[in-house]
Amino acid sequence: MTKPLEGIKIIDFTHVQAGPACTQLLAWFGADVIKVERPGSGDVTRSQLRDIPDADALYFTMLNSNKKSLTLDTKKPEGKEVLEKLIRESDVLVENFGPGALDRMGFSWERLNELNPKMIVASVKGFSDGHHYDDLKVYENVAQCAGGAASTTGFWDGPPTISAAALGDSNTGMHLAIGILTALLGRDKTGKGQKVAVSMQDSVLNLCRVKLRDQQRLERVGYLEEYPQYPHGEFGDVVPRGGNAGGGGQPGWVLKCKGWETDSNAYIYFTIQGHAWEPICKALGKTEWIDDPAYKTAEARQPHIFEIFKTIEAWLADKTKFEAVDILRKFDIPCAPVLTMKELANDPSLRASGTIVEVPHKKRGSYLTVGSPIKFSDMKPEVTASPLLGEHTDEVLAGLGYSNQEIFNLREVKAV
Ligand code: CAO
Repeated sequence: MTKPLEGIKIIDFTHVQAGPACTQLLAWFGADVIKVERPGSGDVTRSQLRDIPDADALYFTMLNSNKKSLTLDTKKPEGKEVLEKLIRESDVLVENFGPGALDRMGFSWERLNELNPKMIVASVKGFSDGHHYDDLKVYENVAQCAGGAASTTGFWDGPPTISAAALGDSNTGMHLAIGILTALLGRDKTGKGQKVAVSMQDSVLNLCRVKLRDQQRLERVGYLEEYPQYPHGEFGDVVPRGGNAGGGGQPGWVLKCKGWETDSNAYIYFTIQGHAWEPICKALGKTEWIDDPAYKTAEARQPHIFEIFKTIEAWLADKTKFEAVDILRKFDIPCAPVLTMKELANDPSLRASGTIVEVPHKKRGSYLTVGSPIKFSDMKPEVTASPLLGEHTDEVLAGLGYSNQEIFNLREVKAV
């Protein structure tokens, strides 16, 4: 089956997580992604958090599937020459170096555009160009703090908190992928490449949109009725941390199930959606609440929402998280068990859909990874192993017209 991005050649000058997550996605959809790595060491994640001596770490394998690896020292003249050849025949160059690194290497946007005016140059940086912090190097948690996620995550009596979800890294990579695909469509119309830039701060803030909503509501009315601080607690002048409260219009909380004393994940998330109140009462056997004025409306419930959650926890006390959800789903109540990584890894539905996949690897044996979360009716993205360092160097160089002798010479000067 022809994949939609087949024929699109991408120079993957990315490392760590934000950039590689983007190019991996494009590779799944058929792009020819050539990862350019420093000879000898490669992407730092190859050796970070290793679980098998001398084999590429999962950090690398899980973000670089379906790619080729070309080792190239792009600071050496011979390496620059190879890169220039590659640039001339590629559609996209993606990079997430520290600020200014590409310019220092001699490949500014102007130079790249001169070498190949049709090429799209896509970058991830911590902060957007011209921002007063645009000289900063940035990692995941830094971005979560700078983008508003940390100040609004956690409990009101604890410090700002980082999410385990890669809001700064993979999320930014996904934004960049959308930008690249848009620029490719634009190129079809104009024949021209362009620069696509995404900052980690902006991408985090984009996901914190509802918190900016809340800031404006707070400034107008002085309170946020769906937060646990309402109506008994105090509101200041900034959006507070709301613990496990729902971000939308309906209150929700993480509730204990049978076994919570010994299992730190024996919980469900329970949502009290307005129109589901009657089914909730029926599911809990509290039919007297249905028409009780103290419970009937969302407004009436809010002052004693935690007392309601306690009652639900009493109902949950003899049910596992899975048993509870099996009952509640029959009443159309939005809820889910709190699932662990172990449970997700072994989930038959996720295996069947290709969201969790087992990939054979030359050196590691098989490893689990997250496959494409995007599903298509005409294509099932297949996940293949990440490349070994320099695995495709000869193949890529031969494709660029280098003879065996020339490849040998490049090796001699350690340019590849
Ligand atoms: N050949 C020769 N040199 C190479 C090379 C190659 N193939 N690949 C990279 N380099 C060089 C770069 O040119 C750069 O050199 P100079 O600093 O001397 O100009 C050098 O390697 C280091 O690049 P860097 O600044 O990107 O790397 P770092 O480890 O110091 O910083 C990071 C890492 C992630 C903080 C930084 O790259 C960054 O801020 N990136 C933008 C934001 C981002 O994507 N962060 C998320 C990473 S995922 O958590």
